[in-house]
Amino acid sequence: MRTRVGIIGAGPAGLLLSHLLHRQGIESVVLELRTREYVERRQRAGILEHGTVEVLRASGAGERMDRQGIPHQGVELRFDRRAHRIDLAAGTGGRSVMVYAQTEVVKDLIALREQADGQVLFEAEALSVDGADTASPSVRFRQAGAEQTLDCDVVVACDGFHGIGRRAVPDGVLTVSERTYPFAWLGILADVPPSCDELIYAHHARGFALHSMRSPQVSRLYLQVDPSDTTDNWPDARIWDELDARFETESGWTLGRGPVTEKSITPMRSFVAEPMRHGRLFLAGDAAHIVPPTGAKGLNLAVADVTLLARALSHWHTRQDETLLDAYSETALRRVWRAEHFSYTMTSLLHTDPAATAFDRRLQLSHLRYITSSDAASASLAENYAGLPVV
Ligand code: RFL
Ligand code: PHB
Repeated sequence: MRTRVGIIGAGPAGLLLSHLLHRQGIESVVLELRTREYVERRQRAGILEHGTVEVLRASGAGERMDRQGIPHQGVELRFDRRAHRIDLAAGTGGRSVMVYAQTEVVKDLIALREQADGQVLFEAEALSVDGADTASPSVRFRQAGAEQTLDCDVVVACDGFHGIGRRAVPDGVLTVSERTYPFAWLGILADVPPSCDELIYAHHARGFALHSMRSPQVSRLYLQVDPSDTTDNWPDARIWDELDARFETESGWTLGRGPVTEKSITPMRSFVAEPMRHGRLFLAGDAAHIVPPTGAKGLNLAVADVTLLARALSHWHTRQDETLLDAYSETALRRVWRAEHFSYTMTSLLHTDPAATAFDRRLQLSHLRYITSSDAASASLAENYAGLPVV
C-alpha cells in the first residue's frame, strides 16, 4: 500500500489531520488499532476551546457541534463553601468554550472521512515505523492477522501516549520532561440533568471535585482519588455522598443523583517529548505530550498540533517548501508548554495534596482568593482556559 501521509491513530488528532489534508487535496491513510465502536464510545474530554471550535467550524466539521454543543461563558471555582464565578468572555474579549464531548467530535470526523471515501482502517495495528530518517518512511501494520506495509512520504504518529510512534525515534534524540501527581480522577457519567449551568471546579479539604456535563440530560462528574484506588472501592452511593461533601455550600446547593452508566479511574501525568519530529516522522497530540485534565487542554492541544501540521504539509505539497514543516515542532511546543504550565497550575491550585503542609494549604487558599477577587488574575485564568489563538 502507498499513500502520501500515513497516520497512526484515529483519535481526534489523527482523524482531524486526515480530514484537513483531504480538504487540501492531500491523500492519507489512517491506521487504528481499535474498532470504530470503541473509538466512538471512549469517554474522555468535554471542553472545546474557542480556537478548537473555530477550527472545526472552518473545516466543515462543526455542523452538529453548533446544533448540540453548549456554549459556556464562564466557569465556577468553589471553595470555602462558596461559589466564585470566572467570567471567561469578560476576561478575553468575548472568547468562550463549548461543551461538546470528544466522543461526538470523533463520530463527526469519522462520518466526514467516510462520506469522502477516506481510508480509515480499523483494527489495524501499527507495529513499527521504518526509515523515519529517509525520504520514504513506512509503517508496518497488522490487519485481520496479515502483516502489510504502508509506504508514505511522511508518517504522523497520532497514536496517543501508549502508541508505538514515539518509540520509533532512536534513543537519545528525544528529550522527555515528566511529572506524576499523587492524585487520580474517578470519573462517572450519570443519567441526570446537570445541577449547574456552568462547570464547577471544587477545592475541598477532602479533595478536588468537578461537575461537568455531556448534554441537558447527562452529567459528567469527577472526584480526586488516590492513584492506587480502584472503582471496586466506589459503589455509586459512596460516590454521590462524597460529591455532596465536596460540593457543599453554605447556601444549601444540591446535587441531583441519577443512574451511573460509566465509571473509571484515570491517573494524572504531565509529559512532553521534544522535538516533535524526527526526519519524516512527526508526533502530534497525546503521542507527544500529556497534561493533567484539570485545565481541559489535552484534546485542544491535539487539534492545535494537527492544524499546524496540515498547513505545513499543504505548503510543502503545493510549493515544495519545507519552511513550515521545519518550524512545526518549535511552533507547536510553544503552545504545548503554555498548556503544560496552565494544567499544572490548575491541578496544584485545586487538588488536596496528601503531603501538603499547613503552610502549603494556606498558600493554596490565598491563591484561590486572589484569582477570584482580582480582575487581572481572573482574566489570566480565563485567557488560558478559553485558549490562545490556534495559529
Ligand atoms: P487519542 O485520543 O489517545 O488517540 C490515539 C489513538 O491511537 C490508537 N492507537 C493505535 N492505532 C494503531 N496502531 C497502534 N499501535 C496504536 N496505538 C494506539 C488508539 O487506539 C487511539 O484511538 O490521542 P489524540 O488523538 O492525540 O487525542 C488526545 C485526547 O484524546 C486527549 O488529550 C484528551 O482526551 C484529554 N482530556 C481532555 N482534553 C481536553 O481538551 N478537554 C477535556 O475536558 C479533557 N478531559 C481528558 C479529559 C482525558 C481524560 N482521560 C481519560 C485521559 C478527561 C479525562 C478523564
Ligand atoms: C469533562 O467534561 O470531561 C471535563 C471537563 C473539564 C475538565 C476535564 C474534563 O477540566
